[in-house]
Amino acid sequence: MHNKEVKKETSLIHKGYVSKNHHDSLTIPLYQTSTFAFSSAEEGERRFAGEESGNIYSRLGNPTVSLLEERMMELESGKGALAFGSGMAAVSAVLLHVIKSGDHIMCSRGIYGCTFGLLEMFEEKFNISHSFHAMETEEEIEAAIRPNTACLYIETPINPTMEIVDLSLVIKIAKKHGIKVIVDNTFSSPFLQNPLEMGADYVLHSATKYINGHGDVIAGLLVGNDADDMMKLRMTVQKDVGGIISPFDAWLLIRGLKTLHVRMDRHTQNAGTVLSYLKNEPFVENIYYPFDESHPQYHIAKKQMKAGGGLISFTIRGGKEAAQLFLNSLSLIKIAVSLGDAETLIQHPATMTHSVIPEMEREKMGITHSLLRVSVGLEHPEDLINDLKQAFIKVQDQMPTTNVN
Ligand code: LCS
Repeated sequence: MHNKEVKKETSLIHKGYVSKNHHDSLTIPLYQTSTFAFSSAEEGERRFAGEESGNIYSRLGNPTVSLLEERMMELESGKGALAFGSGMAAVSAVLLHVIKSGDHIMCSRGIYGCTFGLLEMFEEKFNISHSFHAMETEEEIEAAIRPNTACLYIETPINPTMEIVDLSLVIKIAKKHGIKVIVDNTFSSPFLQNPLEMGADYVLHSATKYINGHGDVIAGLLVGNDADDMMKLRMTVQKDVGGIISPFDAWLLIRGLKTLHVRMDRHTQNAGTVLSYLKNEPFVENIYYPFDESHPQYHIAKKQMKAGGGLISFTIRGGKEAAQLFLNSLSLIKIAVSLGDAETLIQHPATMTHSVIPEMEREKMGITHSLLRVSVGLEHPEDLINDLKQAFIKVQDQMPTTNVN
């Protein structure tokens, strides 16, 4: 079979699948089943005792789901992978696995709104504290580590500000202190950045985004660098909390994964074209794209990402009023949260994805009412630019007093 000797682009199409074992079906069958029939009571006993491999019940494993996990493990260069029913199920599972009451979680300066909500809940209910840090220098990171810090939780690029965290710096310091590093790699996809290869302990994805790529599944994936530890997670938090993926959604993700590399190339290419346009648009104040030379962490992005990806954030002159007017003036581009789909999506993080974060905290993260986030899709970029242009003209017409100089 195609294993170690082939490139990732080939693995994500072929790895782990033998047609001969499945009635010659080119693609993996969808094992849409809740449970598996044992041939005898003794076989059931042996499987439960772990003395014999084989399927038991789909919350504990399913052949369609297993293929997805195997391919993800390869893509992220891990030793074990688990699929979940949402990105948040993956986030909560890995945190429940590494922390206990009284611990502290040290986070990047910004995180996704619902991850923030989860951390607030942990604090209120279980006395698990958290703090946010720019993580720019060794001194600052060292000073922020507390005796009870159990893990570092990092998004990079950060949703939605596109700030970059220097993974090799953070991982080096965490290792010195024996602290686990969890990286939310959703914005890069496993194709543009591989934190486990840099020494992180866990990498997770909202697979709802680039991995699926077609806007029709909510799912999460977690990959770890230790096979035994991931097996433990599977047989404890995942089994007992139960946030598993459905076989059908896993089947759709396997299909999505096959084109991930091609889609990421085109998302990046289209984002580059849209970026060049936005940079010359007078209504755009600041623009945040990892591979744009004006990005404050451009050199770090270049070091750890293969390309800039499909997400661009920018601030619009005229504040919330202009931002909402701009969104309402678009026609091809959809006003929607989520990202990584074929359709170009735009959203207003302060009132949408990050609205649960109290205003003061949000402003500290750089999420102002002027900030907009675009997930550049796979349409022809000229059509996207035409839509953006006509929307800026409408803003200009309706807010003529906004200073664009
Ligand atoms: N991590 C990141 C960085 C995310 O952006 C999201 C969702 C999640 C985790 C959670 O994944 P889910 O459970 O939704 O699969 N982010 C969204 C966003 O920016 N817009 O809509 C959802």
